Amino acid sequence: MFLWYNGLALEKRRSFMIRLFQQHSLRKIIPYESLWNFTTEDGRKFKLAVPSAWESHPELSTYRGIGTYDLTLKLDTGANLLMNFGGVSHFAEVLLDERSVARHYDAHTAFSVLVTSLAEGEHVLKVVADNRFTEESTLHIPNDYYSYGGITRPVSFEIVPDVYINRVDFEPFFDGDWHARITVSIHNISKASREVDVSVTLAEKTVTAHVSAELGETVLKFDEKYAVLPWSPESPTLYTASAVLSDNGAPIDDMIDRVGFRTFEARGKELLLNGEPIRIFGFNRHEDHANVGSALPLPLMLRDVQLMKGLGANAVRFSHYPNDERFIDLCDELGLLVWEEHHARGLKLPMMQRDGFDEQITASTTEMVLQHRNHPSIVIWGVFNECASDTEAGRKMYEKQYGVIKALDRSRPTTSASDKHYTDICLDLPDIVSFNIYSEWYHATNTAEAFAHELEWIREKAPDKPLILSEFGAGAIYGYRNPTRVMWSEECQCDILDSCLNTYLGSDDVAGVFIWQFADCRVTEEKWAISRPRTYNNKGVFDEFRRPKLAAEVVKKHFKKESDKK
Ligand code: ADA
Repeated sequence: MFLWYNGLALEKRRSFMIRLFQQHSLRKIIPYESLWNFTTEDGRKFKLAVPSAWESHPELSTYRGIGTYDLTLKLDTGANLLMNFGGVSHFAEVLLDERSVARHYDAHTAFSVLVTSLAEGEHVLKVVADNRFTEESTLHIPNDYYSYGGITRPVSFEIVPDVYINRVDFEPFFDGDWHARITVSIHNISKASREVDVSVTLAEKTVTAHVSAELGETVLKFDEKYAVLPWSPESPTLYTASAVLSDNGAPIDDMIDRVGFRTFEARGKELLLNGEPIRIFGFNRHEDHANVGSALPLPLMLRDVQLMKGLGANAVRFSHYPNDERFIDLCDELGLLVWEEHHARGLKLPMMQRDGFDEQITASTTEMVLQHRNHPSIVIWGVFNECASDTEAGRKMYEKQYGVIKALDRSRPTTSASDKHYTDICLDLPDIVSFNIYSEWYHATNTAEAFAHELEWIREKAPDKPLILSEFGAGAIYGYRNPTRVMWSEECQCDILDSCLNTYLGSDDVAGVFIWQFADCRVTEEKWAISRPRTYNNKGVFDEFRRPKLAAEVVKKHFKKESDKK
Protein backbone atom coordinates (compact mmCIF):
# COMPACT_ATOMS: atom_id res chain seq x y z
CA MET A 1 0.00 0.00 0.00
CA PHE A 2 1.36 3.44 -0.78
CA LEU A 3 0.61 6.74 0.85
CA TRP A 4 1.10 9.57 -1.61
CA TYR A 5 1.97 13.23 -0.96
CA ASN A 6 1.17 15.83 -3.59
CA GLY A 7 1.03 13.04 -6.16
CA LEU A 8 4.59 11.81 -5.54
CA ALA A 9 5.41 8.33 -4.29
CA LEU A 10 6.48 8.32 -0.68
CA GLU A 11 9.82 6.68 -1.20
CA LYS A 12 10.96 10.01 -2.66
CA ARG A 13 10.46 11.58 0.76
CA ARG A 14 12.73 11.45 3.83
CA SER A 15 11.19 10.49 7.12
CA PHE A 16 12.36 12.87 9.86
CA MET A 17 12.76 10.91 13.05
CA ILE A 18 11.50 11.99 16.41
CA ARG A 19 14.33 9.92 17.99
CA LEU A 20 17.93 9.06 17.08
CA PHE A 21 16.94 5.51 16.22
CA GLN A 22 14.13 3.74 14.41
CA GLN A 23 11.26 3.27 16.88
CA HIS A 24 9.57 0.65 14.70
CA SER A 25 10.69 -2.09 12.33
CA LEU A 26 7.17 -3.45 11.73
CA ARG A 27 4.93 -0.37 11.93
CA LYS A 28 4.70 1.63 8.69
CA ILE A 29 6.41 5.00 9.09
CA ILE A 30 5.31 7.56 6.53
CA PRO A 31 7.98 9.94 5.27
CA TYR A 32 6.79 13.48 4.77
CA GLU A 33 7.65 16.52 2.75
CA SER A 34 10.77 18.38 3.85
CA LEU A 35 9.11 21.71 2.94
CA TRP A 36 5.51 22.43 3.91
CA ASN A 37 3.22 25.21 2.69
CA PHE A 38 2.96 27.98 5.28
CA THR A 39 0.62 30.97 5.44
CA THR A 40 0.81 33.85 7.92
CA GLU A 41 -2.22 35.49 9.51
CA ASP A 42 -2.06 38.28 6.93
CA GLY A 43 -1.95 35.84 4.02
CA ARG A 44 1.75 35.83 3.16
CA LYS A 45 2.76 32.44 1.77
CA PHE A 46 6.07 30.62 2.25
CA LYS A 47 7.64 27.19 2.03
CA LEU A 48 9.07 26.28 5.46
CA ALA A 49 11.17 23.32 6.51
CA VAL A 50 9.56 20.99 9.07
CA PRO A 51 10.97 20.93 11.68
CA SER A 52 12.12 24.54 11.92
CA ALA A 53 11.33 27.78 13.73
CA TRP A 54 9.60 30.16 11.33
CA GLU A 55 12.00 32.85 12.55
CA SER A 56 14.65 31.10 10.40
CA HIS A 57 12.95 32.63 7.36
CA PRO A 58 14.48 36.10 6.70
CA GLU A 59 11.00 37.65 6.41
CA LEU A 60 9.72 36.03 9.61
CA SER A 61 12.65 36.57 11.99
CA THR A 62 10.52 38.61 14.41
CA TYR A 63 7.06 37.25 13.45
CA ARG A 64 4.86 36.79 16.49
CA GLY A 65 1.43 35.58 15.43
CA ILE A 66 -0.53 32.70 13.95
CA GLY A 67 0.75 30.57 11.08
CA THR A 68 -0.89 27.69 9.19
CA TYR A 69 1.03 24.79 7.67
CA ASP A 70 -0.66 22.51 5.13
CA LEU A 71 0.16 19.25 3.44
CA THR A 72 -1.93 16.95 1.21
CA LEU A 73 -2.04 13.21 1.97
CA LYS A 74 -3.34 10.61 -0.48
CA LEU A 75 -4.28 7.14 0.79
CA ASP A 76 -4.75 4.27 -1.65
CA THR A 77 -6.50 2.21 1.06
CA GLY A 78 -8.30 3.05 4.32
CA ALA A 79 -6.02 3.28 7.41
CA ASN A 80 -5.67 4.31 11.05
CA LEU A 81 -3.29 7.31 10.95
CA LEU A 82 -1.25 8.14 14.08
CA MET A 83 0.35 11.60 13.88
CA ASN A 84 3.10 12.40 16.42
CA PHE A 85 4.28 15.99 16.91
CA GLY A 86 7.58 16.46 18.79
CA GLY A 87 6.79 20.12 19.51
CA VAL A 88 4.71 22.94 18.05
CA SER A 89 5.35 26.44 19.38
CA HIS A 90 3.36 27.10 21.17
CA PHE A 91 -0.41 26.80 20.75
CA ALA A 92 -1.14 24.06 18.18
CA GLU A 93 -4.31 22.95 16.44
CA VAL A 94 -4.30 20.02 14.00
CA LEU A 95 -7.04 19.77 11.35
CA LEU A 96 -7.64 16.94 8.93
CA ASP A 97 -10.01 17.77 6.06
CA GLU A 98 -10.95 20.95 7.92
CA ARG A 99 -11.99 18.92 11.00
CA SER A 100 -10.14 19.82 14.23
CA VAL A 101 -8.58 16.61 15.55
CA ALA A 102 -6.12 17.88 18.18
CA ARG A 103 -5.12 20.94 20.21
CA HIS A 104 -2.02 21.25 22.38
CA TYR A 105 -0.41 24.00 24.42
CA ASP A 106 3.33 24.36 24.99
CA ALA A 107 6.16 24.02 22.52
CA HIS A 108 8.26 21.86 24.78
CA THR A 109 6.32 18.60 25.06
CA ALA A 110 5.12 16.23 22.36
CA PHE A 111 1.57 15.20 21.51
CA SER A 112 -0.06 12.58 19.27
CA VAL A 113 -3.40 12.19 17.56
CA LEU A 114 -4.97 9.02 16.14
CA VAL A 115 -7.45 9.32 13.28
CA THR A 116 -9.12 5.93 12.79
CA SER A 117 -10.57 4.43 9.60
CA LEU A 118 -9.30 7.23 7.39
CA ALA A 119 -10.87 6.69 3.96
CA GLU A 120 -8.93 6.02 0.77
CA GLY A 121 -8.18 9.20 -1.21
CA GLU A 122 -6.78 12.70 -0.61
CA HIS A 123 -6.77 14.32 2.79
CA VAL A 124 -5.67 17.85 3.71
CA LEU A 125 -3.59 18.14 6.89
CA LYS A 126 -3.34 21.58 8.49
CA VAL A 127 -1.33 22.58 11.56
CA VAL A 128 -2.06 25.99 13.04
CA ALA A 129 0.72 27.35 15.30
CA ASP A 130 0.42 30.47 17.45
CA ASN A 131 3.39 31.99 19.32
CA ARG A 132 1.58 35.09 20.58
CA PHE A 133 1.59 36.04 24.26
CA THR A 134 -2.12 35.82 25.05
CA GLU A 135 -4.37 35.66 28.12
CA GLU A 136 -4.61 31.87 27.60
CA SER A 137 -0.82 31.45 27.55
CA THR A 138 0.38 31.24 31.17
CA LEU A 139 3.75 29.53 30.68
CA HIS A 140 4.96 31.38 27.59
CA ILE A 141 5.42 35.00 28.60
CA PRO A 142 7.88 37.70 27.49
CA ASN A 143 11.02 36.26 29.07
CA ASP A 144 14.78 36.01 29.32
CA TYR A 145 14.68 33.54 26.42
CA TYR A 146 12.84 33.66 23.11
CA SER A 147 9.49 31.91 22.40
CA TYR A 148 9.91 30.88 18.78
CA GLY A 149 7.09 29.90 16.44
CA GLY A 150 6.22 26.92 14.26
CA ILE A 151 6.58 23.15 14.03
CA THR A 152 9.93 23.34 15.78
CA ARG A 153 10.45 19.63 16.47
CA PRO A 154 10.06 16.57 14.19
CA VAL A 155 6.71 15.07 13.21
CA SER A 156 6.12 11.39 12.48
CA PHE A 157 3.17 9.82 10.65
CA GLU A 158 2.42 6.14 11.27
CA ILE A 159 -0.16 3.57 10.16
CA VAL A 160 -1.33 1.46 13.12
CA PRO A 161 -3.44 -1.73 13.16
CA ASP A 162 -6.68 -1.92 15.18
CA VAL A 163 -4.63 -3.31 18.11
CA TYR A 164 -1.29 -1.59 18.56
CA ILE A 165 1.40 -0.80 21.13
CA ASN A 166 0.74 2.60 22.65
CA ARG A 167 3.76 2.90 24.97
CA VAL A 168 6.55 0.95 26.66
CA ASP A 169 7.81 2.08 30.08
CA PHE A 170 11.09 0.97 31.61
CA GLU A 171 12.35 1.37 35.18
CA PRO A 172 15.66 -0.20 36.24
CA PHE A 173 16.54 -1.14 39.83
CA PHE A 174 19.44 -2.85 41.55
CA ASP A 175 19.31 -5.32 44.43
CA GLY A 176 22.70 -6.89 43.91
CA ASP A 177 21.57 -7.78 40.40
CA TRP A 178 20.09 -5.50 37.76
CA HIS A 179 16.33 -5.75 37.25
CA ALA A 180 13.81 -3.82 35.18
CA ARG A 181 10.11 -3.24 35.54
CA ILE A 182 8.74 -3.04 32.01
CA THR A 183 5.17 -1.96 31.30
CA VAL A 184 3.63 -2.37 27.84
CA SER A 185 0.39 -0.54 27.10
CA ILE A 186 -1.63 -1.71 24.11
CA HIS A 187 -4.70 -0.07 22.58
CA ASN A 188 -7.56 -2.02 21.01
CA ILE A 189 -9.64 0.28 18.77
CA SER A 190 -11.52 -2.56 17.08
CA LYS A 191 -15.06 -3.57 17.96
CA ALA A 192 -14.19 -6.77 19.84
CA SER A 193 -11.64 -8.09 22.31
CA ARG A 194 -8.60 -9.66 20.69
CA GLU A 195 -6.39 -12.55 21.82
CA VAL A 196 -2.82 -11.26 21.40
CA ASP A 197 0.72 -12.01 22.53
CA VAL A 198 3.24 -9.39 23.62
CA SER A 199 6.96 -10.13 23.77
CA VAL A 200 9.75 -7.87 25.06
CA THR A 201 13.35 -8.50 24.02
CA LEU A 202 16.10 -6.75 25.99
CA ALA A 203 19.76 -7.68 26.54
CA GLU A 204 19.29 -10.99 24.69
CA LYS A 205 16.39 -12.04 26.92
CA THR A 206 12.82 -12.35 25.59
CA VAL A 207 9.76 -12.52 27.80
CA THR A 208 6.25 -13.10 26.43
CA ALA A 209 2.72 -12.78 27.76
CA HIS A 210 -0.64 -13.73 26.25
CA VAL A 211 -3.56 -11.41 26.90
CA SER A 212 -7.14 -10.90 25.89
CA ALA A 213 -7.07 -7.26 24.86
CA GLU A 214 -10.42 -5.66 25.65
CA LEU A 215 -11.54 -2.44 23.93
CA GLY A 216 -9.38 0.50 24.98
CA GLU A 217 -6.15 0.07 26.93
CA THR A 218 -4.61 -3.13 28.27
CA VAL A 219 -1.43 -2.95 30.37
CA LEU A 220 1.07 -5.78 30.71
CA LYS A 221 3.82 -5.73 33.37
CA PHE A 222 7.10 -7.62 33.32
CA ASP A 223 9.65 -7.66 36.16
CA GLU A 224 12.85 -9.35 35.06
CA LYS A 225 16.52 -9.73 36.03
CA TYR A 226 19.10 -8.86 33.39
CA ALA A 227 22.79 -9.58 32.94
CA VAL A 228 23.84 -6.06 31.92
CA LEU A 229 26.45 -3.34 32.45
CA PRO A 230 25.47 -0.13 34.25
CA TRP A 231 25.03 3.22 32.51
CA SER A 232 27.21 6.18 33.55
CA PRO A 233 28.53 9.36 31.88
CA GLU A 234 31.93 7.69 31.54
CA SER A 235 30.45 4.44 30.24
CA PRO A 236 27.00 5.20 28.74
CA THR A 237 25.98 1.60 27.99
CA LEU A 238 22.61 1.42 26.26
CA TYR A 239 20.38 -1.53 25.41
CA THR A 240 17.61 -1.81 22.84
CA ALA A 241 14.25 -2.76 24.26
CA SER A 242 11.95 -4.14 21.58
CA ALA A 243 8.27 -4.91 22.16
CA VAL A 244 6.33 -6.94 19.55
CA LEU A 245 2.56 -7.47 19.42
CA SER A 246 1.36 -10.64 17.67
CA ASP A 247 -2.14 -11.72 16.64
CA ASN A 248 -2.54 -15.48 16.10
CA GLY A 249 1.24 -15.78 15.97
CA ALA A 250 1.63 -13.09 13.31
CA PRO A 251 3.58 -9.96 14.43
CA ILE A 252 1.36 -6.94 13.68
CA ASP A 253 3.02 -4.05 15.56
CA ASP A 254 6.14 -3.12 17.48
CA MET A 255 7.85 -0.41 19.48
CA ILE A 256 11.60 0.03 20.07
CA ASP A 257 13.28 2.13 22.75
CA ARG A 258 16.83 2.51 24.08
CA VAL A 259 17.37 2.14 27.82
CA GLY A 260 20.17 2.13 30.38
CA PHE A 261 20.59 0.49 33.77
CA ARG A 262 21.52 3.01 36.45
CA THR A 263 20.29 4.31 39.78
CA PHE A 264 20.52 7.92 41.01
CA GLU A 265 19.74 8.95 44.56
CA ALA A 266 19.96 11.81 47.02
CA ARG A 267 21.33 10.41 50.29
CA GLY A 268 22.23 12.84 53.05
CA LYS A 269 24.19 15.67 51.46
CA GLU A 270 25.42 13.41 48.65
CA LEU A 271 24.23 12.43 45.21
CA LEU A 272 24.83 8.74 44.39
CA LEU A 273 25.11 7.28 40.88
CA ASN A 274 24.90 3.48 40.95
CA GLY A 275 25.47 3.65 44.69
CA GLU A 276 28.67 5.71 44.43
CA PRO A 277 28.96 9.40 45.49
CA ILE A 278 29.18 11.71 42.48
CA ARG A 279 29.47 15.49 42.10
CA ILE A 280 27.71 16.83 39.05
CA PHE A 281 29.07 19.84 37.19
CA GLY A 282 28.09 21.43 33.93
CA PHE A 283 25.97 24.08 32.26
CA ASN A 284 22.49 25.49 31.96
CA ARG A 285 21.50 25.26 28.29
CA HIS A 286 18.66 26.92 26.36
CA GLU A 287 17.45 25.36 23.10
CA ASP A 288 18.65 28.29 21.03
CA HIS A 289 21.11 28.82 18.20
CA ALA A 290 21.89 31.84 16.03
CA ASN A 291 20.36 30.75 12.72
CA VAL A 292 17.84 28.09 13.72
CA GLY A 293 16.38 29.42 16.98
CA SER A 294 14.97 26.60 19.11
CA ALA A 295 14.90 24.07 16.26
CA LEU A 296 18.47 22.83 16.36
CA PRO A 297 19.17 20.07 13.82
CA LEU A 298 21.06 17.02 15.01
CA PRO A 299 24.58 18.19 14.02
CA LEU A 300 24.19 21.38 16.08
CA MET A 301 22.76 19.46 19.04
CA LEU A 302 25.68 17.04 18.78
CA ARG A 303 28.18 19.90 18.69
CA ASP A 304 26.72 21.31 21.92
CA VAL A 305 27.13 17.98 23.72
CA GLN A 306 30.67 17.62 22.38
CA LEU A 307 31.57 21.17 23.46
CA MET A 308 30.19 20.63 26.98
CA LYS A 309 31.96 17.30 27.38
CA GLY A 310 35.08 18.86 25.84
CA LEU A 311 35.20 21.31 28.74
CA GLY A 312 34.90 18.39 31.15
CA ALA A 313 31.22 18.76 32.09
CA ASN A 314 29.36 15.64 33.21
CA ALA A 315 25.92 17.29 33.44
CA VAL A 316 23.51 19.71 31.75
CA ARG A 317 20.40 21.46 33.06
CA PHE A 318 17.57 21.98 30.57
CA SER A 319 16.73 25.57 31.50
CA HIS A 320 13.76 26.07 31.63
CA TYR A 321 11.59 23.51 29.81
CA PRO A 322 11.56 19.91 28.57
CA ASN A 323 13.92 19.42 25.62
CA ASP A 324 13.76 17.83 22.16
CA GLU A 325 13.95 14.08 22.74
CA ARG A 326 16.75 13.74 20.19
CA PHE A 327 18.95 15.86 22.49
CA ILE A 328 18.15 13.58 25.40
CA ASP A 329 19.02 10.60 23.18
CA LEU A 330 22.43 12.26 22.65
CA CYS A 331 22.91 12.67 26.41
CA ASP A 332 22.01 8.97 26.83
CA GLU A 333 24.43 7.91 24.11
CA LEU A 334 27.40 10.20 24.80
CA GLY A 335 27.06 10.38 28.60
CA LEU A 336 25.73 13.58 30.17
CA LEU A 337 23.63 13.62 33.34
CA VAL A 338 20.47 15.69 32.87
CA TRP A 339 18.36 17.88 35.15
CA GLU A 340 15.13 18.33 33.23
CA GLU A 341 12.40 20.69 34.41
CA HIS A 342 8.89 21.63 33.40
CA HIS A 343 8.27 24.93 31.65
CA ALA A 344 8.42 27.73 34.22
CA ARG A 345 10.83 30.64 34.64
CA GLY A 346 10.62 33.57 36.98
CA LEU A 347 6.85 33.49 37.55
CA LYS A 348 5.62 35.76 40.34
CA LEU A 349 2.65 34.57 42.42
CA PRO A 350 -0.02 36.54 40.50
CA MET A 351 1.23 34.92 37.28
CA MET A 352 0.96 31.48 38.93
CA GLN A 353 -2.61 32.31 39.97
CA ARG A 354 -3.82 33.12 36.45
CA ASP A 355 -6.73 31.13 35.03
CA GLY A 356 -5.42 28.04 33.30
CA PHE A 357 -1.99 28.09 34.96
CA ASP A 358 -2.51 25.02 37.16
CA GLU A 359 -3.78 22.99 34.19
CA GLN A 360 -0.95 24.12 31.89
CA ILE A 361 1.88 23.61 34.38
CA THR A 362 0.48 20.22 35.45
CA ALA A 363 0.32 19.17 31.79
CA SER A 364 3.93 20.29 31.30
CA THR A 365 5.05 18.25 34.33
CA THR A 366 2.99 15.17 33.42
CA GLU A 367 3.99 15.13 29.74
CA MET A 368 7.66 15.73 30.60
CA VAL A 369 7.81 12.72 32.94
CA LEU A 370 5.64 10.37 30.87
CA GLN A 371 7.50 11.16 27.64
CA HIS A 372 11.07 11.17 29.02
CA ARG A 373 11.24 8.81 32.00
CA ASN A 374 12.85 5.94 30.04
CA HIS A 375 16.01 8.01 29.47
CA PRO A 376 18.95 6.96 31.70
CA SER A 377 20.63 10.37 31.34
CA ILE A 378 17.76 12.15 33.11
CA VAL A 379 18.62 11.90 36.82
CA ILE A 380 16.79 14.91 38.33
CA TRP A 381 13.31 16.34 37.76
CA GLY A 382 13.00 20.09 38.41
CA VAL A 383 10.07 22.42 38.92
CA PHE A 384 9.45 26.19 39.03
CA ASN A 385 12.73 28.02 38.34
CA GLU A 386 12.72 31.17 40.55
CA CYS A 387 8.97 31.16 41.11
CA ALA A 388 6.92 32.02 44.23
CA SER A 389 8.54 29.61 46.71
CA ASP A 390 8.52 32.37 49.37
CA THR A 391 4.71 32.38 49.65
CA GLU A 392 2.20 29.96 51.20
CA ALA A 393 0.10 29.99 48.03
CA GLY A 394 3.18 29.26 45.95
CA ARG A 395 4.19 26.47 48.33
CA LYS A 396 0.91 24.68 47.63
CA MET A 397 1.73 24.75 43.89
CA TYR A 398 5.28 23.48 44.49
CA GLU A 399 3.87 20.71 46.67
CA LYS A 400 1.37 19.72 43.97
CA GLN A 401 3.95 19.55 41.17
CA TYR A 402 6.39 17.52 43.28
CA GLY A 403 3.44 15.20 43.96
CA VAL A 404 2.66 14.90 40.24
CA ILE A 405 6.26 13.86 39.59
CA LYS A 406 6.41 11.31 42.41
CA ALA A 407 3.13 9.75 41.30
CA LEU A 408 4.68 9.09 37.88
CA ASP A 409 8.29 8.34 38.82
CA ARG A 410 9.70 7.62 42.27
CA SER A 411 13.08 6.61 40.85
CA ARG A 412 14.55 10.11 40.50
CA PRO A 413 15.13 12.94 43.03
CA THR A 414 13.38 16.29 42.64
CA THR A 415 14.55 19.86 43.06
CA SER A 416 13.76 23.48 42.22
CA ALA A 417 16.21 26.30 41.47
CA SER A 418 15.41 29.10 43.92
CA ASP A 419 16.36 32.75 44.05
CA LYS A 420 14.39 33.34 47.26
CA HIS A 421 17.50 33.94 49.38
CA TYR A 422 16.82 33.64 53.14
CA THR A 423 13.05 33.65 52.38
CA ASP A 424 12.38 30.34 50.65
CA ILE A 425 9.71 28.31 52.55
CA CYS A 426 9.76 25.23 50.32
CA LEU A 427 13.16 23.66 51.09
CA ASP A 428 11.52 20.76 52.96
CA LEU A 429 9.64 19.62 49.84
CA PRO A 430 12.30 18.50 47.29
CA ASP A 431 14.94 15.79 47.62
CA ILE A 432 17.70 18.25 46.60
CA VAL A 433 17.92 21.98 47.38
CA SER A 434 19.22 24.28 44.65
CA PHE A 435 19.99 27.98 44.52
CA ASN A 436 20.80 30.50 41.82
CA ILE A 437 23.39 32.95 43.21
CA TYR A 438 24.86 35.76 41.10
CA SER A 439 27.58 37.09 43.39
CA GLU A 440 29.85 39.68 41.79
CA TRP A 441 27.43 40.20 38.88
CA TYR A 442 24.03 41.25 40.21
CA HIS A 443 25.36 41.69 43.72
CA ALA A 444 28.66 43.43 44.46
CA THR A 445 29.43 40.83 47.08
CA ASN A 446 32.44 38.67 47.81
CA THR A 447 31.40 35.24 46.56
CA ALA A 448 33.11 33.21 49.29
CA GLU A 449 31.74 35.37 52.11
CA ALA A 450 28.25 35.60 50.65
CA PHE A 451 28.13 31.84 50.11
CA ALA A 452 29.43 31.02 53.60
CA HIS A 453 26.70 33.22 55.06
CA GLU A 454 23.89 31.83 52.91
CA LEU A 455 25.07 28.25 53.39
CA GLU A 456 24.53 28.60 57.14
CA TRP A 457 20.92 29.61 56.51
CA ILE A 458 20.37 26.85 53.92
CA ARG A 459 21.72 24.20 56.28
CA GLU A 460 19.41 25.39 59.05
CA LYS A 461 16.47 24.81 56.71
CA ALA A 462 17.80 21.71 54.92
CA PRO A 463 20.51 20.16 57.10
CA ASP A 464 20.63 16.82 55.35
CA LYS A 465 19.98 17.28 51.63
CA PRO A 466 22.31 17.62 48.65
CA LEU A 467 22.88 21.27 47.64
CA ILE A 468 23.30 22.28 43.99
CA LEU A 469 24.44 25.73 42.86
CA SER A 470 22.03 25.72 39.91
CA GLU A 471 23.01 29.08 38.43
CA PHE A 472 25.88 31.54 38.73
CA GLY A 473 27.77 33.50 36.09
CA ALA A 474 28.40 36.82 34.37
CA GLY A 475 27.72 38.54 31.07
CA ALA A 476 30.38 39.02 28.41
CA ILE A 477 29.97 40.32 24.89
CA TYR A 478 31.87 37.98 22.54
CA GLY A 479 34.99 39.72 21.25
CA TYR A 480 34.86 42.54 23.80
CA ARG A 481 38.26 42.44 25.47
CA ASN A 482 39.29 45.12 27.95
CA PRO A 483 42.41 45.03 30.20
CA THR A 484 40.43 47.00 32.79
CA ARG A 485 38.38 43.79 33.13
CA VAL A 486 35.26 45.97 33.22
CA MET A 487 31.77 44.42 33.22
CA TRP A 488 30.69 42.89 29.87
CA SER A 489 34.33 42.22 28.99
CA GLU A 490 35.36 38.62 28.50
CA GLU A 491 38.04 39.16 31.12
CA CYS A 492 35.42 40.13 33.71
CA GLN A 493 33.44 36.95 32.99
CA CYS A 494 36.63 34.93 33.49
CA ASP A 495 37.24 36.51 36.89
CA ILE A 496 33.69 35.98 38.17
CA LEU A 497 33.44 32.38 36.95
CA ASP A 498 36.89 31.60 38.36
CA SER A 499 35.87 33.02 41.73
CA CYS A 500 32.51 31.21 41.78
CA LEU A 501 33.95 27.86 40.70
CA ASN A 502 36.74 28.15 43.28
CA THR A 503 34.16 28.80 46.00
CA TYR A 504 31.46 26.31 45.03
CA LEU A 505 33.65 23.42 43.87
CA GLY A 506 35.91 24.14 46.84
CA SER A 507 33.08 23.45 49.29
CA ASP A 508 32.46 19.89 50.51
CA ASP A 509 28.88 21.00 51.11
CA VAL A 510 28.13 21.36 47.39
CA ALA A 511 26.92 18.30 45.45
CA GLY A 512 26.70 19.99 42.08
CA VAL A 513 27.13 23.17 40.04
CA PHE A 514 25.55 24.44 36.80
CA ILE A 515 27.10 27.51 35.19
CA TRP A 516 24.71 30.08 33.77
CA GLN A 517 24.99 29.57 30.86
CA PHE A 518 26.40 27.35 28.09
CA ALA A 519 25.73 29.73 25.16
CA ASP A 520 24.24 33.19 24.64
CA CYS A 521 20.54 33.00 23.85
CA ARG A 522 18.05 35.34 22.22
CA VAL A 523 15.56 36.99 24.57
CA THR A 524 12.10 38.45 24.00
CA GLU A 525 12.48 42.09 22.93
CA GLU A 526 9.32 42.99 24.86
CA LYS A 527 10.28 43.82 28.49
CA TRP A 528 13.82 42.35 28.21
CA ALA A 529 15.76 44.23 25.53
CA ILE A 530 16.68 47.16 27.79
CA SER A 531 18.64 44.95 30.18
CA ARG A 532 19.97 42.55 27.55
CA PRO A 533 22.49 44.04 25.07
CA ARG A 534 21.72 42.84 21.49
CA THR A 535 18.42 41.39 22.89
CA TYR A 536 20.57 38.47 24.00
CA ASN A 537 21.31 36.96 27.37
CA ASN A 538 25.09 37.28 27.09
CA LYS A 539 26.17 35.06 30.01
CA GLY A 540 27.14 32.21 27.71
CA VAL A 541 30.59 30.70 27.94
CA PHE A 542 30.04 30.42 24.19
CA ASP A 543 28.24 32.94 22.02
CA GLU A 544 25.13 32.09 20.00
CA PHE A 545 27.28 30.68 17.17
CA ARG A 546 29.18 28.52 19.72
CA ARG A 547 32.34 30.65 19.44
CA PRO A 548 34.16 30.18 22.78
CA LYS A 549 34.77 33.20 25.00
CA LEU A 550 37.93 33.45 27.14
CA ALA A 551 35.96 31.95 30.04
CA ALA A 552 35.79 28.56 28.26
CA GLU A 553 39.40 27.88 29.29
CA VAL A 554 38.64 28.92 32.90
CA VAL A 555 35.72 26.49 33.03
CA LYS A 556 37.81 23.73 31.44
CA LYS A 557 40.50 24.19 34.10
CA HIS A 558 37.99 23.77 36.93
CA PHE A 559 35.97 20.93 35.40
CA LYS A 560 39.05 18.94 34.42
CA LYS A 561 40.38 19.35 37.97
CA GLU A 562 37.00 18.09 39.22
CA SER A 563 37.12 15.09 36.86
CA ASP A 564 40.65 14.24 38.00
CA LYS A 565 39.47 14.02 41.62
CA LYS A 566 37.85 10.67 40.84
C1 ADA B 1 17.86 33.78 36.49
C2 ADA B 1 17.11 32.84 35.54
C3 ADA B 1 17.81 32.59 34.23
C4 ADA B 1 18.45 33.88 33.68
C5 ADA B 1 19.41 34.44 34.73
C6 ADA B 1 20.05 35.73 34.25
O1 ADA B 1 18.65 33.06 37.38
O2 ADA B 1 16.86 31.58 36.15
O3 ADA B 1 16.85 32.11 33.31
O4 ADA B 1 17.42 34.81 33.43
O5 ADA B 1 18.68 34.76 35.90
O6 ADA B 1 20.76 35.69 33.23
O7 ADA B 1 19.83 36.75 34.91
